Amino acid sequence: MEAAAAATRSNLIFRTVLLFILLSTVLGYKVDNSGQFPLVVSTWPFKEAVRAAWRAVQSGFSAVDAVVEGCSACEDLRCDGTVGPGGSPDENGETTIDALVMNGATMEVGAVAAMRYVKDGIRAARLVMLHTEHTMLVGDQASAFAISMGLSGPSNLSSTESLEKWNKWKESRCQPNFRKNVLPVDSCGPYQPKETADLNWNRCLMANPVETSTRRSSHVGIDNHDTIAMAAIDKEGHIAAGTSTNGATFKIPGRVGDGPIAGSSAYADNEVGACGATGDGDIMMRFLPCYQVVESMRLGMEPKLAARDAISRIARKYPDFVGAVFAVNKNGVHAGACHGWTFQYSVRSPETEDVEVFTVLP
Ligand code: SD4
Repeated sequence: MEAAAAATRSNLIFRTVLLFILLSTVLGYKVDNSGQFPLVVSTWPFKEAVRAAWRAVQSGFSAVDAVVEGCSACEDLRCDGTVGPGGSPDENGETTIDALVMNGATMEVGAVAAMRYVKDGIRAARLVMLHTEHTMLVGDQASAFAISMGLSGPSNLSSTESLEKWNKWKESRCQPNFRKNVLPVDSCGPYQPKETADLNWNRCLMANPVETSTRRSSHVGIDNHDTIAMAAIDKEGHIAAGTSTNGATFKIPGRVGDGPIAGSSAYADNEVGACGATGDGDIMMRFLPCYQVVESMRLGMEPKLAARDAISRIARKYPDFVGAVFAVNKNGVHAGACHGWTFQYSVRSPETEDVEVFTVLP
């Protein structure tokens, strides 16, 4: 009898293991935790943000919550003046916020774009993800939603610094700006389309992309960068990614950058890994670099190669663009790639005592 029971037990164990292997193969999902989790990766040396995410994930919170805690810390600290309130005034001197969170276990995304009067970008993005069937809310309606769901506001997102910057820009005749093919060329608006015979469609299509990207890149530089893009792998091996930024300085009101676009500023898939991006979002969002990174890793590329490949796809078309990505696979292997500037990204893993900053040369 005992021998029969033992045989049944081992048969059951064997079947369970077989089922697990089969499911792993079919679903392509296998957590291989050899001590690398939890893990937090973020753009730039935003150490406090990474520590906040680490505390969350280390004490058992989910990857999504860790990303929200991390990006939220950066919003509170106004990291480099380009995350949270009080930075990147638009043409009207107003600060608006783009943010995104993505759950790599479910592929759910919540995002807010050009959100006004509410400083908590990433928390608003999580509310969109958790309490709506939508993916993105924009502008005043995003603010109204966030406030109705309990976030504080409406509040003025400008700061003394952002208003000073904006006043100086007005004094220098609103230069540089993001307008093109408009009149007047070298002073403040109102602007009108340049109505000249030489601006027919053919000429437009033949416009020199290098010239365009040179102008744009002047708006994004080492002193004026910084989206926080963050990825976290929690103790269960679940992966999430998110971003928060107040975007580009002197943008045209209504402009939405890459920050709230899934696949552009960030992307996460438990089966593969995650990616975060920073840089000239107007260019980068045309290439969905983070989607590219994750899909390349899915096809077997190492994170380093996947990151480089995504950046080089953009650089081939826009040689003067400024940007960077980090890539992290589901096993915690990470890498970065950049173009037009030196990039730094931060990592906290069980292998280190504190946040480690990696420098990537273009
Ligand atoms: C944007 N990607 O809104 C952001 C800004 C940024 O480094 O990351 N700059 O275009």
